[in-house]
Amino acid sequence: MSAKKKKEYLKKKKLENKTKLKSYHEKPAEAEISKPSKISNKKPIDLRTVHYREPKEVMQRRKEQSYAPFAPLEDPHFYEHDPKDHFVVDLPERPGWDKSMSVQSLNAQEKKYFDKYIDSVLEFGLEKLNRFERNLDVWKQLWRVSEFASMFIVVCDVRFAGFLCPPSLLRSLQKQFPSKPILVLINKCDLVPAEAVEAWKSWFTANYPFVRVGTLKSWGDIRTDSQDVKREKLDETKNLLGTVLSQIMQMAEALDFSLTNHDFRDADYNADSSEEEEVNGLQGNETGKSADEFVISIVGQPNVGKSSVINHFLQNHNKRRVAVSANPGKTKHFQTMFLSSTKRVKIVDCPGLIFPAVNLDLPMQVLCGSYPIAQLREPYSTIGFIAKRVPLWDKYKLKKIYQDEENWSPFEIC
Ligand SMILES: Nc1nc2c(ncn2[C@@H]2O[C@H](COP(=O)(O)OP(=O)(O)OP(=O)(O)O)[C@@H](O)[C@H]2O)c(=O)[nH]1
Ligand SMILES: [Mg+2]
Repeated sequence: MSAKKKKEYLKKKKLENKTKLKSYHEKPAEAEISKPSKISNKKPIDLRTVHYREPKEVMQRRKEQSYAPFAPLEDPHFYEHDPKDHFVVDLPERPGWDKSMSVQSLNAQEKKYFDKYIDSVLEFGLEKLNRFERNLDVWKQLWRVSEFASMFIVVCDVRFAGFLCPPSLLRSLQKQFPSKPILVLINKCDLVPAEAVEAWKSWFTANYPFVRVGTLKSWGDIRTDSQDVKREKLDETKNLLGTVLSQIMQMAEALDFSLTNHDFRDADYNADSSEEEEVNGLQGNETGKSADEFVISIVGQPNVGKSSVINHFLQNHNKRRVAVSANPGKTKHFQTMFLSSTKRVKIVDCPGLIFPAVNLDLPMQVLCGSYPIAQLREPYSTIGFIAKRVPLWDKYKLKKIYQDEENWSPFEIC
């Protein structure tokens, strides 16, 4: 084949692939249907998460592999990659705009930019990419929330803290908003031993010298706990939150914004004064922040406990709480709330986004809690990943099916 013909052939193939890939991607995930929270005259925005739906053959291949016995890993903590190996894709940045632009031209510009961005990400190859967020309107939520932030709290789950606090997110926040401080808040610390929390704290400090690190236990659902246990748990959270609040105050102080405890909570605060912004506000050009307000934007991957953390900030205000769920993708619209009647500190709950990553295996995506379990079409690879590290057969007293083979296969375990 001549060089010219080869070039034409490759161009044609690339175009065909792109069309094929898009058709996989553009199917919204079934379980993640949301409705805009307020009735409005404006056209509702569809905030369903859109991401890659794996072709059947790929899933089938993994199912077949589940019959193969595996040898348990010598070091159960072994994972061959550093989070930085996976999060090599930069995040989409809101293209420049000015107040003279109409909403239509702003939207058209953002769409054009985002389509180009997605095409560039797809060049990594679909089979290498994770199930990252592809709905521009969800990214716009993050853009908006970032613009009006005074500082960021990036919440992550302690169990995979390095992966659930994506380096690409930290990189992007630091690059785009260098004057806005970042607090990495390691949440769900009730689920691991204290040494693991300390180890992650040191890891963040060594790897990201530009962030501060805090820890919290939001506990999940404590409704069925006895009063004593509940009180004990909430006291522990209150202590940890006290440290987080003083970290926030120090960060605000460095920005010449002096805050006191009253700005975070006071006894007669009436939660009805809290405010919820509509997603349609995203199309506006306003910053949505007054000069006397300190805005803490809570961002991160889905299911890491962002809304739960906010509920602890709001704990004195029983009337107003944000929705929490064990399924990722609960928060769909960003919401803003004042933390006390002084109305000087506003907290913003941003929907969780799955940030693009390469070579992050399906089990890691599932175990990071960002993949809705209900949509998982084969459990074997994830069970195999765990069983290589934890002898599930001992734990659940399983009986082996194939006696002639010493090692277990994921299929046998399931
Ligand atoms: N054990 C434990 N569970 C927690 C903790 N924080 C949150 N959870 C649980 O984790 C799940 C997710 O919490 P959410 O607060 O909804 O997480 P989110 O980050 O707001 O999730 P999205 O809205 O999907 O982005 C819920 O089942 C919570 O009960 C924690 O500190 N410890
Ligand atoms: Mg939430």
